Amino acid sequence: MIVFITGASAGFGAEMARTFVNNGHQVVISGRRKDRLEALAAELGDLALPIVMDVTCKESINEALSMLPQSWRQVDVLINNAGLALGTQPAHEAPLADWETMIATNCTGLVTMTRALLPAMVERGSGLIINLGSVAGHYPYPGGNVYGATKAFVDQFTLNLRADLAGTGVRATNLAPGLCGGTEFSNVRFKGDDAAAAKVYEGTVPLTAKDIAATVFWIATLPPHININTIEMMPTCQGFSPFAIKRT
Ligand code: NDP
Ligand code: 8X3
Repeated sequence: MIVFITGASAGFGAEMARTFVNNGHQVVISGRRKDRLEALAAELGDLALPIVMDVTCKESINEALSMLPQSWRQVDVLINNAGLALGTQPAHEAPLADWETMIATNCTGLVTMTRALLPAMVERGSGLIINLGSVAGHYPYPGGNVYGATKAFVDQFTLNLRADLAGTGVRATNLAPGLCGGTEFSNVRFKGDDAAAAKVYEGTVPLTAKDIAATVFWIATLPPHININTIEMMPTCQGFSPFAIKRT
């Protein structure tokens, strides 16, 4: 298989790349940080192809795709993993620029990549798109405002892809994890405040990037007549909040 992973310079994406390469598949590893991608490519060898690409920029995506060598062009699996949360402020205090960055990355970037690679999959009658959603797209929490909304978009976009793709042989899955540690997600969310990031996982046994990579690999290696629509997964220590009632 040829697998194209967005956001492979860290976290889930890097671990997915390891899993697919270790099982003999070709993996395009993309992201903005060239040094990280090159280090991962050096670790993984010839089955990994590093491509610097910013999913928020259409030109960057087009340029990256046009640079793919001939033997890497028939992408079987697109993993739309690049994404981020910024901040946990309430809606009336959150910087608009943070909201715009989350929408540009988690929604616009994801649909631009999908639109770029989908026609060839449909033409071939096979292919798989795995989108990284989140439990934040299923359940509201304070400070989740736009991040959660972008992931709800991922949910519905994936299901609507399924509606359009039924009968084409092309599959689509939304994978929605809960609390997952050991990645840069919270360091990015708290803008480099590593102490605040570490606190998120204190006293927990969170999911790991390896758990996510194993799930993605399972989805991608199922027989072609099976489509996993949505998977929501949480660490066992995570549950649901009660309704918040502000009393006077
Ligand atoms: P990380 O911060 O560790 O990794 C995010 C990756 O996305 C990095 O490789 C980063 O690379 C890339 N990225 C960010 N912005 C862009 C951009 N504009 N263009 C290209 N690549 C970009 O996060 P995780 O691995 O934890 O998260 C991966 C995905 O999973 C995200 O979509 C996240 O929302 C989702 N998720 C995470 C959960 C968690 O608890 N960790 C739980 C549920 C969902 P670079 O900076 O080099 O561009
Ligand atoms: C990441 C999970 O709960 O931090 O998508 O929003 S959460």
